[in-house]
Amino acid sequence: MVMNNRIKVIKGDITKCNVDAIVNAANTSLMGGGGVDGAIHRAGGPAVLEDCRRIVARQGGCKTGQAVVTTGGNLLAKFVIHTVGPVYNGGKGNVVELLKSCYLNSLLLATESKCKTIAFPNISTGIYGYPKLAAAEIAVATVKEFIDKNDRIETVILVCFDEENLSVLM
Ligand code: AR6
Repeated sequence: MVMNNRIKVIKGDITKCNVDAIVNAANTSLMGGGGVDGAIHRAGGPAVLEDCRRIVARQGGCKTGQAVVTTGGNLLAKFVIHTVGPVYNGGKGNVVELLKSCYLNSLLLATESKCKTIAFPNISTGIYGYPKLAAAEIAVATVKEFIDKNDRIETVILVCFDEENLSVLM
């Protein structure tokens, strides 16, 4: 895939990333779950869940395509940006726009929190079943468009946990 020199693709575990913010592929409850969400809550510890509970008390969770920010707790990252990807469900509904919104709203929150470096997992491509190539194209196009107009974000890392995501992004 055609990259930009401020976008890096790596294979690994996002909880180990030394960046200002890591993005979590959460669900609307913000109460944790499996996949990358479970890994982030385990590594971040109770402070992450406490912040999530405060957000839930204030605004009742997080809608699909939206994003919220919490502390990074015990992570190297200062912040976790929790976003809720669409369930693919055969591509019905506005899944493209919703996945795009996840990347965009996360990048907006990162700039508001003065982050220079941010790492994303491959949102929706696990339990939520989004086809990996289609999701990767949306991720790269949205990140590129954003950073071309915004020089406060220095580096965006796309973290691939599985071989298939790595191969479509390479
Ligand atoms: N680091 C980076 N990427 C990871 C890691 C990790 N430690 N672990 C898994 N992935 P998923 P979704 C990749 O299922 O599809 C949760 O239960 C994985 O290989 O975590 O958006 C939430 O609570 C895949 O490519 O998220 C929601 O209910 C990608 O992360 C639901 O799953 C996303 O897979 C969200 O589903």
